[in-house]
Amino acid sequence: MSTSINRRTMLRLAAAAGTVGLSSGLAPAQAQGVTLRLSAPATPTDQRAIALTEIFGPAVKDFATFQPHWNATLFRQGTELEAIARNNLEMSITSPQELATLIPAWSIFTAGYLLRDADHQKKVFADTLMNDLKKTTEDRLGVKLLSVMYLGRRQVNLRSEKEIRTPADLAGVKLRMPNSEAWLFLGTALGANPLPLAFTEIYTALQTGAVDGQDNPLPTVRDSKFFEVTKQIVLTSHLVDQNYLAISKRVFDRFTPAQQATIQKAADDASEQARQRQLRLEVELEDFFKAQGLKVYTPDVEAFRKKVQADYLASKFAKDWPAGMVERINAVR
Ligand code: KDO
Repeated sequence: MSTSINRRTMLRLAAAAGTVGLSSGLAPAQAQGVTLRLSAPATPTDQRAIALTEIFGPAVKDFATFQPHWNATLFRQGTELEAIARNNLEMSITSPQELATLIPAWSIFTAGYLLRDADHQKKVFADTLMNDLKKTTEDRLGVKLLSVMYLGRRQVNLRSEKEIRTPADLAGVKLRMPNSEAWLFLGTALGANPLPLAFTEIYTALQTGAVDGQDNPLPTVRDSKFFEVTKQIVLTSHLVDQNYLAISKRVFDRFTPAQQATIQKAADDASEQARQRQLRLEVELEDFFKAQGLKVYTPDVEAFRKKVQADYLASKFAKDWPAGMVERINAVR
């Protein structure tokens, strides 16, 4: 059922991207003075937002105006890709989970315990093994992925104090997940009862008890103040979470090669600054949360890894993964 919806949506978007292709014959010089509106649910104090504002915007300012809209104020979380495909938006920070709703092969990167760390994530994105997925995304959605943005290792963050050692301990726990099939599957694979909710609604849901917990990397738990309304962080590290800085291919193609190189470098530089800062925060924040009175501890990670990996390999998602891709990802050092 959902596959046919996805396919329909994809055809619609492919048609939109086709129109885009026709109009991309505009002369590069016409890109002068372009406004690059970016929509994302990230807060303005998130390290990715800071890096894009401090580095990306100034780097492209001679030929484009970078105009970010944080806190999902321009487009709702999860609707940005379609907005780009329909020529209603120029940029977003997207994710494999969102891409997988339109191009199922992307679900490979929604699998828990696949990527090892930030370095592995960066190398995989740069590897030729990504060429087909990147090209399919450009051709079908009209979306170019400029760089990978490290969000951090996702951890389970709960309102209760009950100790969690294994997936069985999460049985019945209402765990907020972002609203997509792949995200919800991750919640189930962890052993919890996943509830879909937009990022911007997490704090209130935790505060009121509408959910028992949420999962996000430590820098996000700090930045969005989830620690104020929760009692513990279980260091499951179940997903080395990645986002991508995305731009409309039609808009990108209107820039001159030199401008495109400037945009690419600006994206790489901003992503690198954000990655280094997220990594530093992940180390520092354990003590911060403990000082705030939260319990922070490592559960039986092997028990989580075993269940999550087995669930993904047996899932319907795995049927859409390109042959040999898991092995190629694992082989990247
Ligand atoms: C979230 O909704 O939990 C999530 O962390 C998912 C990510 O893919 C990304 O969309 C992120 O939110 C936003 O950028 C807000 O940090």
